[in-house]
Amino acid sequence: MNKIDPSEITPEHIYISRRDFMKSAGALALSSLIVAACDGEEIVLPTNASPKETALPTVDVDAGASPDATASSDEFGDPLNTYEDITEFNNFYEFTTSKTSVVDLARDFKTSPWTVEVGALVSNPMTLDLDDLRAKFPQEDRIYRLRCVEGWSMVIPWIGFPLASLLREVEPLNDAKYVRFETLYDPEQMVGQKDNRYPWPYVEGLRLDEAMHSLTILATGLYGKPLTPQSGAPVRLVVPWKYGFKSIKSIVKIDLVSEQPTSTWMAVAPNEYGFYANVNPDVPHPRWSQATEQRLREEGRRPTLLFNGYEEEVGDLYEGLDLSKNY
Ligand SMILES: Nc1nc2c(c(=O)[nH]1)N[C@H]1C(S)=C(S)[C@@H](COP(=O)(O)O)O[C@H]1N2
Ligand SMILES: [Mo]
Repeated sequence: MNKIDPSEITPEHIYISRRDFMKSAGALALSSLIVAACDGEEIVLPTNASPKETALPTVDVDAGASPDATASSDEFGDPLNTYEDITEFNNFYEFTTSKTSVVDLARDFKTSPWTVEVGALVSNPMTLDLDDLRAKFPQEDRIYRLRCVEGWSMVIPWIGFPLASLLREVEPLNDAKYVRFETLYDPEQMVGQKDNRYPWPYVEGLRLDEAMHSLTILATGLYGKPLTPQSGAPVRLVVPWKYGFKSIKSIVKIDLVSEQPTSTWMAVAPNEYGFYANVNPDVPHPRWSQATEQRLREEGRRPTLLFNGYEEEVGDLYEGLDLSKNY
């Protein structure tokens, strides 16, 4: 396949074909759809024009670091998105760039056995399987907003544990300043990895203090169930104050490093995606505004919140950093 100009990739692909449009309409039994225009391309999001009584699955929630969250809403009182919406509308380019097709293409993805290797600049490197991760680190419920850089958002009840607990176990060395994460590379299973327009495996990174922040979790489940492949099984990162692409899925490797890692999206389109990727209404994407967002199943758009509404918790991390430059 030919390399294509990054400007043609339209990352993140804000594009759903008419076929997917129909498919998502069927699969999600939508009562209506919203079509937003972004640089001439269509974003089609599930919404409810006249919301039906949708029984939300119950989940036993200890709200963890989200102070006033309850079992059915986030701390602002906004309802959880349904299990179906969360697991049938996904970004996972290892399978496909079509959000509504990930669920089908990822169905047979093998997530067991699975190991996560944690190492590089640490005194105590380890290789952990999922049983180890679940046994070593008490699993907590966290209701977080997920805001994709493309301009849509959801409220998701995760199960997981603070990344900080794992990082403390491996004992970072003094010169460890960043954490680098890597997704599995297995093009036989992840057919999207045969698309060589993207540099695989998917890589993400955090500054060590961001990685140690109590809001940063490794998620192993949602809605009280283990993660399914489309959501990043068996274990994925969740960093709720950053754009969704930072929350890397299906992690096999976590390295403590001294230099700022180059993430996949920085490599693909450095003019469009930075390392920090903090949610910020005042810093537009070069191709669209970030001032508002579309919450799935909601009518109209709502204002984007600085740090996705977690400013009080994470604002201190960025004192002295020019947020308009370090997007
Ligand atoms: N490995 C990997 N992780 C990924 C992605 C991806 O394509 N590959 N997409 C990211 C993007 S763009 C978003 S918005 C979120 C979406 O998570 P969700 O599908 O669980 O809503 O996952 C992120 N993590
Ligand atoms: Mo995204």
